[in-house]
Amino acid sequence: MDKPDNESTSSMSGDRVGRTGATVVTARNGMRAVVLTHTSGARAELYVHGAHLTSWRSADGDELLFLSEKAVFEAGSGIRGGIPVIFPQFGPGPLPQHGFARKREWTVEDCGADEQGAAYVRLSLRDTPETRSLWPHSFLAELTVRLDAALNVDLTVTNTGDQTFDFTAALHTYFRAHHIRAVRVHGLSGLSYRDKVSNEAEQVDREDTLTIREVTDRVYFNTPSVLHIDGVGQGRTLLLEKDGFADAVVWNPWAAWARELEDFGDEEYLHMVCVEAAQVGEPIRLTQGERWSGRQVLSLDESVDA
Ligand code: TA6
Repeated sequence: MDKPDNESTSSMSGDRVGRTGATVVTARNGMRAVVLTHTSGARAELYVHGAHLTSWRSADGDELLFLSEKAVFEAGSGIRGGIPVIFPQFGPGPLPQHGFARKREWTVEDCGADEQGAAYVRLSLRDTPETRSLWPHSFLAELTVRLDAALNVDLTVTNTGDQTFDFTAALHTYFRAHHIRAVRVHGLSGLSYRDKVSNEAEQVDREDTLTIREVTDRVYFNTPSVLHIDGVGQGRTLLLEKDGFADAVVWNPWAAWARELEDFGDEEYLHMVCVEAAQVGEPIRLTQGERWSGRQVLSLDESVDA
């Protein structure tokens, strides 16, 4: 289904608060988006282009995802911020940087309220002559987002062809931070990582917690299923629980790299951090008909005061 029954042409702000459900709307640049609302007051926005979440607000209205003021919303481009879906390559590599899924128009298969009381949307992306010219494989990628007190994002990939393929993937999550100096990532201490800035051999993180004080671009391997991130939104502690994604990536471009990015403000590095559920170290191999799933659940740690 590409046009759900509840398709509307209302603007992003036109959704009703207080009910659980999903509405397809016309958003920036005439692009289609899905607004998810939950009875708690939580709200999320997803562009069909890239199956790309661009906003997630907690029940008390705190925006938890970063979206650049210079983000570009047009066919063929990636959106800077939110949660880009990285598939079938976490870059760099032979394919375009971070694959093609984030730059393609997905199909909305279904959306609404489910039996567990969550708002949801399910989207799909299949191979086309264009994707096969980049990556010669038949696949079905499905992204399901469920919103209740938490934001649950599930990526499933099926090999629909007769040739085995390998891929890497990530949910390249940009968290909004009131200020980067308050951001701390817990759960990575003692783990091996590849530093994409220095390109040196793998090293071990010896710090108790990760703070960001300079350009940071690290792929941590075989990370625990739960990471804690302090300093998200107006100073919340957030839990990132993942399953299926073995690795985690932490990225902040800092000042000089920020100036080189056309779709990112010069000072915005002070207000974001990417912490990404990822599968990078060991590509996933799928034979004919096989399926893989990776999931990330984001929630606020309510035991910690904002
Ligand atoms: O996930 C970190 C990273 O791979 C960085 O190396 C940097 O390239 C970042 O993603 C953003 O990539 P993009 O292609 O969106 O500019």
